[in-house]
Amino acid sequence: MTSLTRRTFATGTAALGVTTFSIGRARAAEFTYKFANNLALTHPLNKRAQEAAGKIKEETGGRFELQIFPSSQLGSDTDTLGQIRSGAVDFFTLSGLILSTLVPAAAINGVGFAFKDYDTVWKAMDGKLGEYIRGEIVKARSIFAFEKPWDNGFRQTTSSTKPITSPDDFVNMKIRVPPAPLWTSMFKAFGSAPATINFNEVYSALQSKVVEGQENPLAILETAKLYEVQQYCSLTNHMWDGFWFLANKANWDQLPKDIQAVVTKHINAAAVQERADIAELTKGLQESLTAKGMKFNAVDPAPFRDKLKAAGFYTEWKGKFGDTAWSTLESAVGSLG
Ligand code: X2X
Repeated sequence: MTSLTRRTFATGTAALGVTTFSIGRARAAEFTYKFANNLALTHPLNKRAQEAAGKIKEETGGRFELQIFPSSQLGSDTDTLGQIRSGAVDFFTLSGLILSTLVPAAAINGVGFAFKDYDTVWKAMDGKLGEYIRGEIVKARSIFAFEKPWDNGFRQTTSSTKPITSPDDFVNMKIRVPPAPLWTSMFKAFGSAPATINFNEVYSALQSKVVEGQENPLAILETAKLYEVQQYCSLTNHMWDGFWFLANKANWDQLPKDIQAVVTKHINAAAVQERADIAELTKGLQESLTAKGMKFNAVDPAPFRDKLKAAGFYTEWKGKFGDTAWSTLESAVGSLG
């Protein structure tokens, strides 16, 4: 009787000890996965990712935690592409054009002036073109992409020296481009002097005038504060660019199916919401960036497209992407000549 009481008492104490311990530390998730990206916390991509992380944690009863590393905290895009392949990071949002250093087909949405508007973009990227690109990504074996691409935006050209009004203004311009062959090729076709620089070094490269300009959507000018180091913004709309939400396949395969389903659902839903956020944010940005000192000008895209054509840009890239990819693109956007 006495010994039974003592045993009961001992068990009770141990259980209490465990309870106190878990309250004090907050329960550690069973799975903590890292998501790296190159954008500021204020960018809609990070806002929606954070929201999704909260919903995932809740719906998995705290079993899964998505840890977000914004602003290239884990390294440049080039570094992080290595890390997502090896599994050192679990998730990574990356432009298809940069991903093309591993999966050549992933650059195809970046062909100059291919998309005339967002309806065309989402129809293609949520349809056959996106499906084709994801199929190519899977062939790289170490990674895969979630179904819904996130929006970066239509890219505009900024400069600290002059507005871009005609293709001639691009000639000899020292312009930063992201690390991707299509970008370098396109700006060489314009006659510019493109310099490859990862995004985490763009602000300082512009500030120190290593380059005079760069090109990015308005949401990036705002959230990365590029307006502080650039004066002119020319609405060239020369390319639509988005982010694939990539996962390391081996790490993903270690998750139970029910957790995979919850993560997939909330990440894809967040992508669709982020697209709407970018559309909403972009509406007011020309005005607010003007108030911050930027000078905007509209641009007629026709002579820019003609210049790319004359330089053989479309012929060259049609050859590189191959007939299947090119005809998938053209059936979404029309003939690129
Ligand atoms: O590097 C860029 O310019 C950015 C932020 O737009 C991309 O991620 C491609």
